[in-house]
Amino acid sequence: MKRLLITGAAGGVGRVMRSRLAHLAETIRVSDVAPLGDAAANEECIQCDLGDADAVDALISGCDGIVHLGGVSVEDTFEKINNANIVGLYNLYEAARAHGMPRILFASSNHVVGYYRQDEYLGTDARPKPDGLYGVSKCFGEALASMYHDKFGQETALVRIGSCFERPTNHRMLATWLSYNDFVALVERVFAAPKLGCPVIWGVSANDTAWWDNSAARYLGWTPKDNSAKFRAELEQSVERPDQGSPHAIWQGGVFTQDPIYKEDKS
Ligand code: NAI
Ligand code: 15L
Repeated sequence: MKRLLITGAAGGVGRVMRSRLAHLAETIRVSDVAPLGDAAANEECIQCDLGDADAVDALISGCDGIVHLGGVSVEDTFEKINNANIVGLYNLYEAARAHGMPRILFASSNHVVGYYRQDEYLGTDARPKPDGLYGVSKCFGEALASMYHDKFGQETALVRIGSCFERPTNHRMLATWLSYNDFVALVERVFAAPKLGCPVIWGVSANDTAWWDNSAARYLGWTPKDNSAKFRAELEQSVERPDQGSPHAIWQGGVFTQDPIYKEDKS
C-alpha cells in the first residue's frame, strides 16, 4: 500500500500497532483525538475527532487501507459512544465511499456477544447479544459495514477482538486473549487477501480455552500462533480465581455485564 491509516493510534493497541504495522505501507497516517507525539520517519500525524465529518473526509483522502481502532473502547455515556462509535463510524464509511473505498479493518469487540455464557461455543453467525451501549455501538458498526458492502462493495474485516493486551491478566482472558503478534499477522492477511468481502473474524489467539469458532474465516489464511496457556500457572498463583457465581465467571463479556447505563461523564 502507499498509505495506510491507523485511527486510535494514541490508544493502547494503536500505540503498539503504529510501529508494528510500519512495513505495510510507504506512509503510515496515524490519527487520534488525543495527542500523537512526534511523527516517525514514514508517518503523518493527524489529530481529529471522528465525530467531525469534514475532518474525517480529509483524513481518509489518499489512503489505500484503514485499520480503524479509534473510538470509545469501554462502557460510557451514550453521548460519548454516539459521537465516536456511531456518528464517527458513519463519517468514516461516507468518507471511504467518497475516496475510492479503501479496505477497512474494523476493531469490533467480543462485547457484541457479551451476554452469551462462557460454556457456549459461538460461530461467527451467532445472533448478537451485546452487554452494554458500547457493545451495541459495535453491533451498529458491524451492521453499517455490512450494508456498505452489500450496497456499494466496500470491503471490511469485522474483527471481534477478545482482549488484546501484552498478556492475559485475569482468568477470563485465558479464553479471550489476542496477542499483539497474532493481531499483526491478522492485519497482514486482511490486507493481502485477493478478495476480502465483509467477514466476521474472532480476534483471538490459539488459546486452549476457546469460546469462538473461526472456521468461517479460514479462507483468509490466518493461523494464530500464541496460546494463553503459557501464562496459566503464573496467573493461577497471582490472581484469585473468580467466584463461580460472579459475572466474571458466567458471561463471555465478564464484568461489562455489570456496567450501568452511565448518565454522568466518567472522566
Ligand atoms: P483505547 O481506548 O486505548 O484507544 C482508543 C483510542 O480512540 C484512544 O486513543 C482515544 O483517544 C481514541 N478516540 C476515542 N474517541 C475518539 C474520537 N471521538 N475521535 C478520535 N479518536 C477517538 O482502546 P484500545 O484498547 O487501544 O482498543 C482499540 C480498538 O479496539 C477500540 O475500538 C476498541 O473498542 C477495540 N477493542 C479493543 C480490545 C482490547 O482488548 N484492547 C477488545 C475489543 C475491542
Ligand atoms: C473491549 O472491548 C475493550 O475495548 C478492552 O478494553 C477490554 O476490556 C476487552 O474488550 C475485554 O473484553 O477484555
